[in-house]
Amino acid sequence: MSTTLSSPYAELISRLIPNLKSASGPDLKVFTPVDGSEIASLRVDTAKEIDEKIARSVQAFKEWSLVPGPIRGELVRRLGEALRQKKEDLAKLVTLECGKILEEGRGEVQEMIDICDFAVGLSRQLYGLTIQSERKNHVMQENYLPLGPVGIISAFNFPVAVWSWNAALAFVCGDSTIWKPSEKTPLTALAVQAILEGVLKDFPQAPANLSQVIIGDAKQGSQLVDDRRVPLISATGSTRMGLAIGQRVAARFGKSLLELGGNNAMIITPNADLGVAIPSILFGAVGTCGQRCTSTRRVIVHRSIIDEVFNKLKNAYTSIHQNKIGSPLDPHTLVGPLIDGDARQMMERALELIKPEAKEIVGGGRALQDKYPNASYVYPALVRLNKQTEAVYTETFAPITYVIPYDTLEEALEIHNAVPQGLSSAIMTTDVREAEYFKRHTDCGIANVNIGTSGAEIGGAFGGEKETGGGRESGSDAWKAYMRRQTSTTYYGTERPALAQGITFDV
Ligand code: UN1
Repeated sequence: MSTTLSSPYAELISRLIPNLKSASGPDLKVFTPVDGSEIASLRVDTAKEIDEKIARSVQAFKEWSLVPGPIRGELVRRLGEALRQKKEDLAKLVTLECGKILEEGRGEVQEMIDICDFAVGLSRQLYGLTIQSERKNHVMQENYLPLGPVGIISAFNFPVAVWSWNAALAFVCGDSTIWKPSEKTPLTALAVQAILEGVLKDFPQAPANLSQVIIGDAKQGSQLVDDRRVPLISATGSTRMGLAIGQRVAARFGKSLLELGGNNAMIITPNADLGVAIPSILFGAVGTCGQRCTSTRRVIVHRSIIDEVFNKLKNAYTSIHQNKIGSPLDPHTLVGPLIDGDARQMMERALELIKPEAKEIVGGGRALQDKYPNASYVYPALVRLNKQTEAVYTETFAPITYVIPYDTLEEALEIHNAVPQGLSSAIMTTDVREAEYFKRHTDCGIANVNIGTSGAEIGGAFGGEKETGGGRESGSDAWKAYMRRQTSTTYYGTERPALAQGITFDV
């Protein structure tokens, strides 16, 4: 506790988490990647507490599912308002806990506000269907009904936005939620829970325990994953984690919504407008210090322009290395730290592995070591390859971007689709034929034209194919995952009822 109180960030933390004391304990130390110092120490939930939280969530669901959709929407509207009021503080805590620059911290909270607005409108929709029946005086309907407690497992890199994609939809759909945030970013979860509790205090229509948080790591997460009372587990994180979760949830016939790793590429054709392409590559590659699931990991460039593109990128990287790496709280910084030393070692290992195959490597290695000996600042790396090799197939959650040549667009798409992940993809071209060919052939859930791979808006369905897990979150009809679908046939005639498929069954 003493470290918490003496930390220069203690005031912000206690303003956002007024009940921090009751969550404190010796089990889980929280460090800020800004300087590596300890900013809090928390108690981890026991198995019994998790069991009780799930029981309470079942009860909350029973009550909440009976509240009319638009009233559920009103709660989410008020949550959006509260987030607007706390935006600056919460953004700062996001920056402090996960290390993304303040501007991106603000963007993350804005993403929460946006999904709240989206969900409010949705709360008056949640449409089913009326379907033509083959029988006289029959009507068929498809209804969407609340599902149950939703387990949300989130990652460190979007510590609050991904919760809001799930929770805002779950709430309007009539579900309760239990959130197991990353063990690296539990404070932002407690802060969001406190903001929501402030809203719930003046919202008597909502039951107690509509939203609960479990503090812990994979062990505590597993208990949630294995519990049959939780019909949906929505998990964001690594492919390895998602594979384990998907199998365990399937083993109890639960539903899972998985948003896992990406290995996102941008194709740059000879018809690209480089004034559009270069800034898009840079934001995707070095933004968030390469720690988005949508980060640009590969740039597949037509051989005729690869020297020009590589040199432009190299110049930009050099100036970033010189001027733009630093504390994410400093408004001048564009590249903050990696989350921790493990992430830095993984980056180093990936660069070691690719070295024998690389034509040229720009950057890599540790930055600002003297100033921040306990933090993990790095120089974003640009790796030029003669061709894509298997070393590239693994997602390294760090700012490494491989630049790979291609000769024909067909080949570019083959290179593009060769990796096991399938989240986000982009093409830079002013040629409509190339753009349409790309959209038809990329195997990713997201396919952008003249837009980078990262930074999606909440209005679209977010997620990807293959090892990315197949789930879709946030906009479009992603809400359907949070409800159960019911097909209902009603007969309103007076004659002996007819059977479907023309079957006669006269007794
Ligand atoms: C993530 O990295 O897990 O599209 C989510 C984006 C953000 C969300 C990223 N809106 O980059």
